[in-house]
Amino acid sequence: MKMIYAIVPSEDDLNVTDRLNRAGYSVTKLATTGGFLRKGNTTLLIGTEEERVQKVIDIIKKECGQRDHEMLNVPYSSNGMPYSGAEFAGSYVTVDKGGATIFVLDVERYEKI
Ligand code: 2BA
Repeated sequence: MKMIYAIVPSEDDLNVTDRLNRAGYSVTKLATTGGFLRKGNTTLLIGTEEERVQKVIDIIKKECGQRDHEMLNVPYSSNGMPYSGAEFAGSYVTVDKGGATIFVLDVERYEKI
């Protein structure tokens, strides 16, 4: 048994979840926030058998599209404090747009009671 954590752009989460559900996967969605840009994203938790992991990754890849790069001005927060450390706030950085970040972990025990 594996647990997949997939951090996906919020705009893709409905399509990804829908496709996963149709393919027979159970999904838990968490509303999360990226630590660097402080923008909302969605973290999906998907518990499944090892042999079904690749299918999950294929679906996410298809629905989240190509990872791309963009230049972004890292904002200051409303209280004027830098969002991501003085070295980034107010300056342009190249960040990734689209795609997803996926972690696959071993599950020691799985029970529904
Ligand atoms: P954020 O932390 O808001 O990061 C958004 C994008 O900013 C990242 O895209 C990356 O291109 C850039 N970035 C992040 N940290 C950076 C840094 N210290 N210096 C320069 N650029 C930086 P992605 O890599 O596609 O990540 C998208 C979101 O996935 C992240 O949002 C975070 O919520 C999550 N994530 C990515 N890698 C992670 C990891 N190793 N552990 C936990 N969460 C991760």
